[in-house]
Amino acid sequence: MDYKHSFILHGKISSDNIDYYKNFGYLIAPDFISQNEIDELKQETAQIFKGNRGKIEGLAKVGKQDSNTDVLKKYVAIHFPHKISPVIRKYLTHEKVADILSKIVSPNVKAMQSMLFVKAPGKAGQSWHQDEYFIPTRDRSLIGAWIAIDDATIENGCLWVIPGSQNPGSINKRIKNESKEYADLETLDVSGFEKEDFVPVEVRSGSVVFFNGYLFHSSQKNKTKDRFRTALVNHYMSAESMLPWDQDGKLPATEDLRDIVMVCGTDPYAHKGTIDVNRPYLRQDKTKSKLDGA
Ligand SMILES: O=C(O)CCC(=O)C(=O)O
Repeated sequence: MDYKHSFILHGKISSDNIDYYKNFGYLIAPDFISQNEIDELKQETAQIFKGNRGKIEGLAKVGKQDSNTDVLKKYVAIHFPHKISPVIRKYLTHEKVADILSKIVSPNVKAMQSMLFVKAPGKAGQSWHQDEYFIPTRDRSLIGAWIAIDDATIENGCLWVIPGSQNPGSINKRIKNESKEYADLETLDVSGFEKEDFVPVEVRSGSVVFFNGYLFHSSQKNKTKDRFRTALVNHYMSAESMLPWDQDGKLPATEDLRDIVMVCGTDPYAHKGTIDVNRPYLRQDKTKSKLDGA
């Protein structure tokens, strides 16, 4: 597996990186987040899942003797941790991440979602999908910044991508998921691709993977016995685009969900103000009937 990724070196994006992003839909920035910052994120992750940053529906009771590992091994992920954690919110607007986004998305960027994955040993991954199916922008500007808190390898369930799959700019057909690798009922139909089109993105702790909202991506089951695969994934888009996002009907239909955080530049819709409606929730294993980890 020696696919030629494009690396953002020393935190500085090059014109080659920008061309690669346009053609293939993702970039890797190694050693982007310092190990001190990673330690801070690890500690905060444990606090969040212990319930020490606020109530989250479905969190299990923590016993006095429970170690962080005892607590975290029950879970896959929490959505919107930035709503209860000032530390996570700080990383949502991380200056170095914002600098890269300003070069590949727009000078004006807003965030609308964070997801904190711990993906404990044995937990299933996310089936093939395109993020814009779930979070529609009006200008196809959606982008994920995937911060590796632990090393991510094929074994513990790193991201997989199909480079260039974002190019048609359309949302592909979805079919029933039959694979035990994934905790989802549906998956993109990837039958038209060859085996070598599926590329693992193995990265070290502190790396950031930037990926386009139309890029086909997935992650497999964590097959290790004792290694978590912790990652903070934040989603961004151009501030010029309105955000018609109702979260699969969870929120009332809207032409522009204003539950956003500005990350750089100016907000053309500042006159509308912002709202605070999204609440943190645990990610479900949709192949099971109850909350995974609860
Ligand atoms: O980290 C993962 O396992 C999946 C992340 C993902 O699919 C996403 O951020 O859209």
